[in-house]
Amino acid sequence: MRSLAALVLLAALARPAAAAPLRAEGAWFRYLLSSIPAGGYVTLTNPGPATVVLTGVASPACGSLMFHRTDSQGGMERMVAVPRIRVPAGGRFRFAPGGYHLMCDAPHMHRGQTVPVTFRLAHGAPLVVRFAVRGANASGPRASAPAPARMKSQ
Ligand SMILES: [Cu+2]
Repeated sequence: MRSLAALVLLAALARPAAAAPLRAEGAWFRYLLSSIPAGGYVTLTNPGPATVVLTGVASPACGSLMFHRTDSQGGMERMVAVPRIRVPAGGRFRFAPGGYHLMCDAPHMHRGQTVPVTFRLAHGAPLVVRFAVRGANASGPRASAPAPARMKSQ
């Protein structure tokens, strides 16, 4: 029994729980109808010393989920699929309306729910973030209440 306990302890020491490489804030989907793609928005902060590369994204609440960017050229808006997202060391990446977003085709979700989104990373374990589902005229994850004032100044 003692050797088993020692083995378990050794295993725990050999693989310390890695801190999440990114912090996610303000994650939400703008959901209209199941027949219309839902846009996903979130701010990812990278407190670490190395760039974190996102290589893909998936959710059980979406038929398919992709990184997209909205481009406007000559007054025309179009969306472009983006294969990878880089979150710089000590910096942040914002998915926000009118810019980069998560494109959820064939959404199955409803307002007031939260749904999980899994980001695949080039290195390390996937990151799971819960997204709030909001309606057509929402502008953020907490449109009906002010954000709590507990963010540190940067
Ligand atoms: Cu899109």
